Amino acid sequence: MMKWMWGDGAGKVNLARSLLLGSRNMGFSSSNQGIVAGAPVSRVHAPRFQDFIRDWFQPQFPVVIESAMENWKARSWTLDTLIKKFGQTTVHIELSRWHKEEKRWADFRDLYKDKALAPKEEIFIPQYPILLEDFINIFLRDYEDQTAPVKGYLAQQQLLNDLPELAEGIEDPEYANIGSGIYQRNVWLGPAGTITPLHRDPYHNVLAQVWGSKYIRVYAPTETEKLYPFKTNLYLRNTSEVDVDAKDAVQRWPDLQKAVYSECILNAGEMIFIPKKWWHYVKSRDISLSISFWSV
Ligand SMILES: O=C(O)CCC(=O)C(=O)O
Repeated sequence: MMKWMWGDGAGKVNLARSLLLGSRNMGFSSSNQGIVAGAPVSRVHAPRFQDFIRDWFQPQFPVVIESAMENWKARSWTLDTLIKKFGQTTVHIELSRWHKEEKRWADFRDLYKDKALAPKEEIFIPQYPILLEDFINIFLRDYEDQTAPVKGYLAQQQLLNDLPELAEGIEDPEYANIGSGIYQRNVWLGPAGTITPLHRDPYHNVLAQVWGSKYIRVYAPTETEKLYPFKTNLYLRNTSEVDVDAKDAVQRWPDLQKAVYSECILNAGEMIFIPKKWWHYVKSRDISLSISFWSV
């Protein structure tokens, strides 16, 4: 219990309070059908590394870090800069169609569900090869006027290893120097409305927002049983069955309303620290470029 009392951030205290008191003390909103309103994720202004370690890493608590990406050249790049520098590079994107039955965009969960979908590849393709220039023109520029037939998301791609010029635009955050250090850097580039379903990773994550903004919701590992992790399929054990956006989420997953969460809008120029094994759900609000730094 002491864990939740550590530090002095307002969001941390709010979340701690709600975890300790339970959901009955939280306000219920009619607009989200009874899902517990989230406390804001705490925010700090470019803390000293040792303060970050003491206040956030050691207690394993998420935090949004502001003003720590001031020197990233990529922040002033545009879609045209990416096309000019890397347009002829083949990248791999996730392609998803609207899932008619479940009234949501298809995602990686559809590939592994026990129930066979016919044919699975048609609604979600995890690694579709395309030139970066084509991806940008078709799925980012045209997507806004809904001319793209499917949604495309360049998700979790380790492009920095192959594109040194891209690596020049970013800087490894000091805050990712945790555990045994950075294990993997991932690029995430997509239109408004990309969704990474609720899941958790065996890595600490510093997710840095270069352009655009994302809605992020996090749940502590203590909430796991209320989040309906897939039980049977090995590939989905770190993933929740819950569709956070579903209008009938409370009816389908009743324990969800007892799970306490914290949420934020991650704006351009901000990074969020998500400790290992914390559940997270991410939805982009604009054309968005993010880099995540995973440490073990
Ligand atoms: O930005 C996203 O869409 C997801 C990021 C994420 O889940 C991660 O970095 O582990």
